[in-house]
Amino acid sequence: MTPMDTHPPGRFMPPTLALDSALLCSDIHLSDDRPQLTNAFTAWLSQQAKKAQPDAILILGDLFDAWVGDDATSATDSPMVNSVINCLAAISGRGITVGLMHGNRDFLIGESFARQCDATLLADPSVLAIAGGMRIAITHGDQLCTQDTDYQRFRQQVRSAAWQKEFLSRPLQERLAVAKGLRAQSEIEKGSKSMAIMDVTLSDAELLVDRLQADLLLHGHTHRPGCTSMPNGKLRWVLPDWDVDADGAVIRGGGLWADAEGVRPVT
Ligand SMILES: [Mn+2]
Repeated sequence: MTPMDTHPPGRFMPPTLALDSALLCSDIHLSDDRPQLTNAFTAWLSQQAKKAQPDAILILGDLFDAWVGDDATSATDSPMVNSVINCLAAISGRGITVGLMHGNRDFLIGESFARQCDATLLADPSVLAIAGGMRIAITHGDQLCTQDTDYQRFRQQVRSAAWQKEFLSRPLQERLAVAKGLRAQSEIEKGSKSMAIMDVTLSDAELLVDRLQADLLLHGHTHRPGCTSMPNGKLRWVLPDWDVDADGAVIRGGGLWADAEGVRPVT
């Protein structure tokens, strides 16, 4: 099963965002256990919105370390979630489009939460069409890790409407327990699966870029930031993940800036 199977060639065109500039980030993995990470990220994002004034801020998945349903946050009254809502709604209030793409940790983010943030849920993949510049294929990236067949099977299951409906109908405590179990399992697998299996499959990355008639690929998920050429010569930009030290200083973070001149890292 490749990520392309659900969209036969020629029939599927992804949503296209036409913009002059965008700031992109992903894999912040926010949780209430790490208030300093929340503070660092929201401060950075607010500052970028004011200083750089992009047309859009696009968060390409795993904004949250876990998300078990939009209703869970009001039930638990999370300070972290409140900070994120305030930050994103303020940015949107400045006339900047805020886009949220699902990651493998927070794919249950719903329209209700997006509305609270004044944000738009982005399809994965989407195309960023930069005015006078390139067409950039954007994706969280987990669907391109096709060598990890166990994960792709799991992904197909949990992304189905039937599974999500059943899961979201369970009591909150049960959903939280399932999420905790999945995170623990993911940590174990990170140790046992090879680095190659957990990275994107370049041939599938190329197929995606070609199918979307894009000039380059930009994704997160792998936590291996940088820019490399794919075998077809097109560039693949990978977003950084985020972490802070005990004093709340950013160890890893930032994002990527895209405009007519190309793509470049932003710290
Ligand atoms: Mn991810």
